[in-house]
Amino acid sequence: MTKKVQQMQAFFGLQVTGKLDYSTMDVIRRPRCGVPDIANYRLFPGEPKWKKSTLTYRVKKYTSSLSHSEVDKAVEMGLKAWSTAAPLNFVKTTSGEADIMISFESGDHGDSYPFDGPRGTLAHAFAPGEGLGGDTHFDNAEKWTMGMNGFNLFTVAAHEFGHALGLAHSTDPSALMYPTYKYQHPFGFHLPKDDVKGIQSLYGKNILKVFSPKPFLPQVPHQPVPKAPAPTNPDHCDSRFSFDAVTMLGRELLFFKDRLFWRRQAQLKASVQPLSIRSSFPQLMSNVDAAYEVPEKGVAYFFKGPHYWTTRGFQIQGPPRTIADFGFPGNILHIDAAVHLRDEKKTLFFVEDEYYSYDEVKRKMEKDFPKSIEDEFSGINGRIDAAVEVNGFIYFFSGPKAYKYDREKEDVVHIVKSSSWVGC
Ligand code: TQI
Ligand code: CA
Ligand code: ZN
Ligand code: ZN
Repeated sequence: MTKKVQQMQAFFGLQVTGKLDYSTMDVIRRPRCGVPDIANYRLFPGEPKWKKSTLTYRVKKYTSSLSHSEVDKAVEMGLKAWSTAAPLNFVKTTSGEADIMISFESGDHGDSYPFDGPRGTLAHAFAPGEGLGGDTHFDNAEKWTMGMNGFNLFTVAAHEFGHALGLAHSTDPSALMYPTYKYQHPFGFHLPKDDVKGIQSLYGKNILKVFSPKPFLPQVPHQPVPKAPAPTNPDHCDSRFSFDAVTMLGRELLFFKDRLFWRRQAQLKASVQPLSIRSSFPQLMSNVDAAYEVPEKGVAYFFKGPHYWTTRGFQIQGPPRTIADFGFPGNILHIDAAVHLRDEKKTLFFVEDEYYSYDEVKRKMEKDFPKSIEDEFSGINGRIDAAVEVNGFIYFFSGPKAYKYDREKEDVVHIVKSSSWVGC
């Protein structure tokens, strides 16, 4: 008995007394895994891991204890805990097979690990791999909550995703992968050090590379832009910062957000000062939906609601016109993003989860559109805020992330924080 208690204390990182003291009893009382703890506690035997950095996930079966949006939120935050620490990216899907299939199950559910009703086993996840690999099941018999009563779904999900990414249990009592339940507050959650080490041992560190394209041609003089004192800035270095629209204009990249815009030389990494949109494009005022330039025509287009403006450089040409000019169906009252593809002489317009292709030569919307963004641009999912083509790559901005899309490889090749484009 004493020996067993000592072994257990050693495994749980407790003081080895061999006695059933308070802290040992505390660990015993907490819900924990029923599977024997294995010697290789950090990684699974054979060190299975995902061979790609963008993983899809899908919540296939929800629980009646929580609303769909609560489950989605807990899952999203549970995954984010890991993608903040390692170069992993999680993309939500709502149909078909995803890498990480998530479901709430009761009792026997077809994987030979039946659930056991309230308490006992709370959930399980399969180590990375094909088929069941990565799949994460929650026992529907538990009282799942968003708060501190019952079992907090974020806490358990974050732990399970650790398994789904290839981490086994840790002996560090402060680790998320320690095998006892401890409520974790989802907001402001930071992955404990030991878990960061674990995930980085598999996938490496999350180095936010700053965009550095090939140098552009020397700058040609352009019309001076009147500088205005920047009004209260949205915190553009906040990790959640996103853009409304991005376009090339001449040799510069322009980034729009609310009432502000940033202009930078594509090769310049230094932080750039925001300017007010009103001072440079009085007609646009603020909240631009989308923008693109057709360099061959020497014009750019700015979209806001059902209207668009044409500019030459920073000079707006005439009154706004309606986006129906482009051949959008009448029910489209605004667009999310636009990107001009230089070689094809085509412009893609993104509206919710679909996109349209506009032929700039024929000045006509192409047949067979809209198409699904997700289907055509693998790795890009959800709404797109802004898009721009630079050096043949399409950069998609979606919330706080900017995806570098390689059209030859038909895949995302790099992901950075959106804000890194304006010097953060
Ligand atoms: N489920 C176990 C777990 O995820 C399943 C399991 C047991 C396991 N041994 C394993 C998974 C070895 C991988 C490797 O740990 S559980 C907790 C915690 C459980 C337990 O239901 O016991 C959490 C699920 F840590 F609190 F004990 C989630 Cl957070
Ligand atoms: Ca259970
Ligand atoms: Zn299962
Ligand atoms: Zn576990």
